[in-house]
Amino acid sequence: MTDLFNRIKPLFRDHAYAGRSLLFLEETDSTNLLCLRTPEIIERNGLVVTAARQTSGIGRLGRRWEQGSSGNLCCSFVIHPEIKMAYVPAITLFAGLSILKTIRALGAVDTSIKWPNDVLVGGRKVSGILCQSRYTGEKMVVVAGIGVNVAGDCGQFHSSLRNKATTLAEHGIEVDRQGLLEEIARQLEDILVRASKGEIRAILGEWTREAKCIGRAIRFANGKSFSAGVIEAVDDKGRLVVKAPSGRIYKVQSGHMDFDYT
Ligand code: BT5
Repeated sequence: MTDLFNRIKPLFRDHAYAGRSLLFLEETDSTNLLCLRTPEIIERNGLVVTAARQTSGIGRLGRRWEQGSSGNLCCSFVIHPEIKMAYVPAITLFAGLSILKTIRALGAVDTSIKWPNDVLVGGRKVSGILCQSRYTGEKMVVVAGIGVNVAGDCGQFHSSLRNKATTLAEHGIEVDRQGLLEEIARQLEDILVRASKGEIRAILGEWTREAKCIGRAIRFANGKSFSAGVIEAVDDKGRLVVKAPSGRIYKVQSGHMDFDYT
């Protein structure tokens, strides 16, 4: 364990929340799980953990995240946010916005975000986010896990993903993992600073414009059955406000539910 901590290097010392220091590992099961099971890591506000190889990457609802064979980015930001607890779920949306801004600055076109955690290029998933939080007794800590398909083509993924996933390289974007991670850290820091100053509505307004989800039909798990409706807004806790044909309004939270919209 001491050895692990000796490998932490400073990154952006002036950052308050994202990327103050960096821990690079050759291999781990999941950067998120490593952070969550290591109290000394959870304590380090601003640490970002990244691994060259992640052997059991996880997505939401017990799903798997495939790193692929081209050295794609897998990282987890340990964030001690200074926002009200109720707004913590919106950090998934903040992370999506920071990835979108990063890849757009690198030249990606036809970018969008699919609520709550997919970043798309040309309608295919190039990045996924998994935010998991822990209450340490004094404060809420968020581990924001980010996977980005950087290099190679989608032939490196399981055949079921080949027409759903894409990589930055497939869109002519050449970037190394470290450079990409640093730019995401800058964008995420900027958004978290704005959030701590009370700009949550403005950030979510920006997110909503990028996600282009208003007016779309959605079907979502509601207890044991499914309900349907039209997305009317995103509230300041990052939930979708959905109006059913009956006029009933639902607040849809991503947590443990299944949903689909096109
Ligand atoms: C996610 O879940 O998209 C969250 C992914 C988070 C991954 C990062 S990597 C660093 C950190 N450590 C971890 O262990 N995890 C985080 P979800 O919305 O549930 O999407 C999962 C689904 O995306 C899978 O069921 C596949 O259909 C698809 N998928 C898996 N790998 C993919 C990839 N590389 N590119 C595109 N789609 C993928």
